[in-house]
Amino acid sequence: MTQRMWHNKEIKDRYDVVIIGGGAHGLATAYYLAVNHGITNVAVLEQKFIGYGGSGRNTAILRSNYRTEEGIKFYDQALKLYEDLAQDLDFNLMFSQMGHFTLAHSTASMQAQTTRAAYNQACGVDSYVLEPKEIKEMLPEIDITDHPRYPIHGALYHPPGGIIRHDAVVWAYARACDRAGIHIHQLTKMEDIIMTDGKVTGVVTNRGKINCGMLVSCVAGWSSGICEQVGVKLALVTHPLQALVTTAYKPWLHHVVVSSTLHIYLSQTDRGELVCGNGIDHYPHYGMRSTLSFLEGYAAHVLELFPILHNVSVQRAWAGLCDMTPDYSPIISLIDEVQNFIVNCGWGTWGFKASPASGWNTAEMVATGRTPALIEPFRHDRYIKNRLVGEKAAASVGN
Ligand code: PYC
Repeated sequence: MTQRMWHNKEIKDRYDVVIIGGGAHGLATAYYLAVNHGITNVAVLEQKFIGYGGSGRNTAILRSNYRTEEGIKFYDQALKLYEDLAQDLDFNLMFSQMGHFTLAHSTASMQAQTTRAAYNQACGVDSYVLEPKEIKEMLPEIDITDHPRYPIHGALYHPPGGIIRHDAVVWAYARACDRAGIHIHQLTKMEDIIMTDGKVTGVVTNRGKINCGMLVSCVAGWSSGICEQVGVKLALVTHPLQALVTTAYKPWLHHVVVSSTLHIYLSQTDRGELVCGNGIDHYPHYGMRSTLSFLEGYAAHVLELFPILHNVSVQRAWAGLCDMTPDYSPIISLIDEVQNFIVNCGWGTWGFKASPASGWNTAEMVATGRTPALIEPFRHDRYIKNRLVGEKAAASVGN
């Protein structure tokens, strides 16, 4: 008989921890609660199905070449956890550390990439700057002439960056959670948060009421609405982010390539498809439709880098929701005014790559009631305390 990877269980009246959001962040939090802290009376509530949201709607790029010490150290923990994750979860996640280029098309951008390389190296992360000739040796199809509108001046190269099979990551975490005794409830939408004397004590769902000791919100693009229910206003604006995949081609691109000037990134999967994306849609919105202007814009820009792509066919396009913060860093935080509530959000266009570290540290915060040092900089009130962690310069695209 076929073994199911996770099972539909009866909803209990009470869990020690209820996590809203069955994406990589929610599932990783549940998994590390079980394996690091022995807490297994946990439910993960997912309004649709496992991996329906941002975890299944990204371009699966992993990297830790951030700009600030806080960002670099946090994403480095995530990348290191990813390196061992297939083994830890006993699931082939197809992590390919193919190397990651961030192209620079101006003197100012070269200076920014040089600074990033220095910060990365100071934090023990492997990144360095390359000249156009060196880029051409590794990416023979790239146009490094002065014909394009924005000729290439150089690049930041990050050897440990790469791509992973994103669905496999959520499936593997979900299976491991299920095996640890955690309940995963799909098609279970949280409708209301129950508060008693300033404490969260439970949630109302489309399948009934559930009491809990702690509520953790890992709902990315939907976070503003959830937090408003407990009177918390976050510095977040939700925008769609579109991506596309082409039909399969003979392998020719062996690295991840990003150009923030052209607002594009691409990589090639083991099956030969090119997975491509650009910056967020400029209007705040909750729509998850692909648009013709995205496809046209992407095509025009990618051809400036790789003219050989002029005959490529698009197979599928999609969009996900990005909860953008003003400083392009996440929010993982206990909330002073609301007890028993943790918010994990602000993942913008950089969330999937953070999932293991996000889950690891959120689980520690749930278990100990304290904020781990690594995520102290990502408190929700940093915007009013003027302690921003400015990562805009390290976002893949200009946004
Ligand atoms: O931050 O690496 C990134 C990224 C890739 C796609 C969107 N953002």
